[in-house]
Amino acid sequence: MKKSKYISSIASAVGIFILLLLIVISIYTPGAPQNKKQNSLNDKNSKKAENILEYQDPSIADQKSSVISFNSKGDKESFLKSNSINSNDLIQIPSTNSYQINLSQEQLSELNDQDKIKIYPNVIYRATATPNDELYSQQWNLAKVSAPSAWDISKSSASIKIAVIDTGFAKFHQDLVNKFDLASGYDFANNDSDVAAGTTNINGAYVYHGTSAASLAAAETNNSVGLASLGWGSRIIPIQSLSDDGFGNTFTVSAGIYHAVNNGASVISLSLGSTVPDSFLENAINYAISNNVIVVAASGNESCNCINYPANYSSVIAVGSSDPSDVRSSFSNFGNNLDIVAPGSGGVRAATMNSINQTTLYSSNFSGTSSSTPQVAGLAALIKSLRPSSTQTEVESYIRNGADKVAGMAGQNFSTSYGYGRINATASLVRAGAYSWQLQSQSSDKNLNLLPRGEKSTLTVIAKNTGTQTWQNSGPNPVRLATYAPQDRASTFYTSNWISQSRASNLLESEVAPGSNGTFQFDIQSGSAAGQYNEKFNLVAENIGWFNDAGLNFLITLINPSSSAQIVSNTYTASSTATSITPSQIIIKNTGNVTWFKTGVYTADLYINPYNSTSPFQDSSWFSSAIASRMQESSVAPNSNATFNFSLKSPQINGSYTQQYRLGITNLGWSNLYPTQNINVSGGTEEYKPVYRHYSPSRGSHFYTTDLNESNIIRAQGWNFEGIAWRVSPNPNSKPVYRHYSPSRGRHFYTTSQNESNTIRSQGWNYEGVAWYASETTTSQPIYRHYSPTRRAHFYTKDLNESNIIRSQGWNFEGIEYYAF
Ligand SMILES: [Ca+2]
Ligand SMILES: [Ca+2]
Ligand SMILES: [Ca+2]
Repeated sequence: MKKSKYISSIASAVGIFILLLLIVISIYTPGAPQNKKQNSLNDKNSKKAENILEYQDPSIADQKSSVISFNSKGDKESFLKSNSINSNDLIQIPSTNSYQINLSQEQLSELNDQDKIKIYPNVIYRATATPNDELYSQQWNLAKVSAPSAWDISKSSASIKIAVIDTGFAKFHQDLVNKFDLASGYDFANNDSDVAAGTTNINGAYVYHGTSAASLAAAETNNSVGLASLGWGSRIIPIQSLSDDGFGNTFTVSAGIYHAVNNGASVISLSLGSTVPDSFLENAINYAISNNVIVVAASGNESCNCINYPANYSSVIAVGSSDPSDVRSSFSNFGNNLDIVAPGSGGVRAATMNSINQTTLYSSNFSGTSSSTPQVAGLAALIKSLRPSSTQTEVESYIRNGADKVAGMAGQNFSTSYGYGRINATASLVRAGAYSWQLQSQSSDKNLNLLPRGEKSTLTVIAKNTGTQTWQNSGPNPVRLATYAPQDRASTFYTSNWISQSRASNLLESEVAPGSNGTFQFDIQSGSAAGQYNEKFNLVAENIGWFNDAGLNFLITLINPSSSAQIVSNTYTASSTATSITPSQIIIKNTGNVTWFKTGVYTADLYINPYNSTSPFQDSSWFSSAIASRMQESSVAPNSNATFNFSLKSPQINGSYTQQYRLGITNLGWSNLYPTQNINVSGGTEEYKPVYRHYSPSRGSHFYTTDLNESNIIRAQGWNFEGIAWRVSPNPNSKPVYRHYSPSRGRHFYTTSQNESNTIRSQGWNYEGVAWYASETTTSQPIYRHYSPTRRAHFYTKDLNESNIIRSQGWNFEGIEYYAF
């Protein structure tokens, strides 16, 4: 009961599956009724009996022949002898102990010496059929799978051979004639060495099939004729295992596989299948895989969850079909063992042939998983050309992992309709190791755990080329260090020596061969908030793809910058002669956390304090009137010393001077220290006298004197002391300043004009004598004079800002009265 049900399910499945069918035939011979009973349905101990029962449908397996394997060569001779079988009735799979024999499994199982043999059903294989209702189009399928950039990585070569096991071939087709390795081919369908299609039925339904499949794997590319093919430079071993009508069996297909492996194939493409498992064929496939030959097979075209064999063996790369929109072709079989889909409907162009034209004919629509499969074989050949030693498992994973996840997968990594997605040749080649790397070292010139905000640091990465491609630093596919996780992230550490915000560095070397090291170097700088940052990078081959993630990241802790500093030494001549030039040196230790520079981000300069004041010791060697000195060193790291060398030119006027400096750091501010120099100047002229300034709110007028006693007296009388207005020459000279007082106005008036003095004296002003002497040189400090008609008072100041303010308040500006200090 149980087995009958199984048989009927197979039968109905065969009815549904249009493309591939395997037929196991068991014909019971009249001569052996007693043994037949022995190997009955119910005999659960007989594996052979089960095989016979499973495949007794003549549409699944040949009922008149079997495949037989002898345990050893000697076993063959004794087995044939004891059963009176002529060795001419056996066809050998070359170099093996396996044969096709024209006896049913049932008949074989009744012969003597069963321990010397294994018996297999001769399952029937059929070419994958082609739906004929598709539209014509160009070779969209190649662009779809990113073939052009894959060819930038590898075009394969004649040493990589794809065995196309199929119907016969148009041996002299213009786009295949140079690709066929005819000497390595064989025709197991007709058991001869000529693989030409149509020798038994030129009008056979699948007479074209092998030609089309071969062209999709490796039609001659870049020959100005016909098609391009994914496999580009790979050669083809043409193996005919199916008839012109598209049928073969366990023996013909398995023989083809053994032959392919033994004749140097790197890849086997099987656009064929059946609906049932087949342990003999499975052994042949395992033989291929164990010899490092990649096996690719069609999932079948029955629109069901019923992947054909051998594709349904998980070790095989099982290929389904997709359309130009990356949607599963309606016919394409699906299921848990589907690995991948590739273009197979919607107008895939292929070479073809018919009874009239076997050299220049092309099909506008070779459709079905038969079409998808040789394209994946072509991709496997490209991978093999990069990595000749890669195994079936590795090639399958490169193809799976490089696949594009299409919309129909709804965000999943795998689906039964699409497997791991639609092939992407470029991404698979990258994963196959065209571009791969290992991090050798990473370094920075600063401590990245304590990097002040705004501080620049130079990072260096040494990368080993562990791939098969030579890295270039120019051309269409330069290798660069780029932001990663997420890819192409705009980095906040970007600086102007990057290529862009996501491309930190070009390769420094012009090229780096496999096995050698390449160098990347770039600056980082960020004004982002203090805190920890993890900047991840990876290598990218532009217009090709990303490398493996080698785990390159820089952990950066940004801290707030500090301008802290300490005086180490302050050397100068404390007692100098007027107008002499003496050396001075101030050494300051950088106790902050940023590097000071002579020029650039953090430029450290020794300024005069207060900022923008002028120094009487300014020398022509100074950097500017505000900056006494720039540091000697080009850069001073934290905990190092900065040296400021400069000269002091003592002033003409004697006195005790206090020179004060302050360290200013561009982009950071003032340091927290004030180097001070107390210098006693002698041998020159006397020191300038201060002019004290006072204001009486009740009078609304100012009073100026150089006499400290007088100043003290009027302060006691209610005048506000406003400080030192300016300084004047200590000695009499040719520029006296005349002082006058008007008792009626209660105001003082000062002028250097003798005429003006005489005029106001005649108007009732009292002359009070020479107040002081002005400077005789106009390069000293101008004294501005103003008059308020409403107050009827004069006001003098050396401060231009103050002058401008009172002018705007209604005072008339009367010009520069004289010069002082
Ligand atoms: Ca032939
Ligand atoms: Ca071509
Ligand atoms: Ca698989």
